[in-house]
Amino acid sequence: MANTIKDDIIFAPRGIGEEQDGVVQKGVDLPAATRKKHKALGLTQDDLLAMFEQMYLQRRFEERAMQQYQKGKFGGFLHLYIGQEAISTGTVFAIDDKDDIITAYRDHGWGLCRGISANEGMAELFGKATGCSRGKGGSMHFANVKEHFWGGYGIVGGHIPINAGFAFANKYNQTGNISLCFFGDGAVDQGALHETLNLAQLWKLPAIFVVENNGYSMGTAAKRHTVAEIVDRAKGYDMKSAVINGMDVFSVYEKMKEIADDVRKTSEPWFVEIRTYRYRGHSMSDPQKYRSKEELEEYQKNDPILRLRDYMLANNVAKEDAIKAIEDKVEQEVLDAVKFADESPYPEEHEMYEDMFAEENPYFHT
Ligand SMILES: Cc1ncc(C[n+]2csc(CCOP(=O)(O)OP(=O)(O)O)c2C)c(N)n1
Ligand SMILES: [Mg+2]
Repeated sequence: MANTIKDDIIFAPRGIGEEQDGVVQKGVDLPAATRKKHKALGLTQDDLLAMFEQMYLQRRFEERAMQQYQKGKFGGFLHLYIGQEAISTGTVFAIDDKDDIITAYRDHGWGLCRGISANEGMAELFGKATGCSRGKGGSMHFANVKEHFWGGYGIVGGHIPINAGFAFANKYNQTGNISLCFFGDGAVDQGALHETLNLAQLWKLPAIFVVENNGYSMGTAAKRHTVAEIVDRAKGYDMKSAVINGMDVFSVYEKMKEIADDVRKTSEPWFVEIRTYRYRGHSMSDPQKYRSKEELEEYQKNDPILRLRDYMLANNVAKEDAIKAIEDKVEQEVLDAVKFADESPYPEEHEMYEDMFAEENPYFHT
């Protein structure tokens, strides 16, 4: 008997959230920010100024990088972190310097937070030998292993199991350090995540797995690519979990500190969803037809850098001229970095195959 096609077969994605007239209204819903003031969080005036400088550096570094890309100074992929700076900054201030961090390809902010200078970062983008990965990693592969930043990874979800490896090593060697892995909402339905969460919980690994939910996986809204609340993935593994407002650096700092302390004390893993928003396209070649200008503007009203700036002024942490001095200093640092990158040499031809294998480690050669 011939099949008859029924009218009610629907393949339109039915993910989380409400859709009106087939249009997803918002990328992510932000949870409430902490109401605590900086002193109650244990943060000093100097901490706040340093946090501001770090976030402002990440922002201006990328804005200049975008300009240089458009001028044709370098090519390839360029994924900007603009809008998400409170996550890297709040986290790095909340954890210890020796804790391991690994992230995906949206990695410039993480690198700057973990000791890569503006010079080394910009030179890396330009593919120059003075870059943090000697000009051979480019935008997606910033790394600073000496400061426990294990880099940016291009395969969605591919770096998540590596974080379990760090945590295993930290536990086995009793270093007292924990490891943190950051990835996008697009990675939460990759098999690698689920295999890793299971093992991490089974072996009680001192690891934190963090989704930077910026509402989109390339041009697909989270509400159209994933079912149920992302944070609830933790329930299937009986894992501790939290949702954090990623547009507020105090909220990230407060919660990530609590979580890091718990992991260090109990050696039990956490799964954390930090909600945020990326202001720019997925990468440089993204016409952004999947979202409205109004949506972007709504999140920009919550801008993490302006929020901290306003807080400092309103709470007499710093006066306008002190903040302006930081902004001017950062501006110069980034301009100098562009000049440094431009004037630096490309790697030599003989360097092409260097750093491909762990040459001192026999396991890679057998
Ligand atoms: C395994 C794999 N599949 C597909 C891609 C192509 N790809 C690159 S980025 C991306 C979107 C990921 O989005 P998300 O995880 O939300 O991170 P975001 O870009 O928002 O930071 C995709 C599908 C890839 N790099 N790796
Ligand atoms: Mg995303």
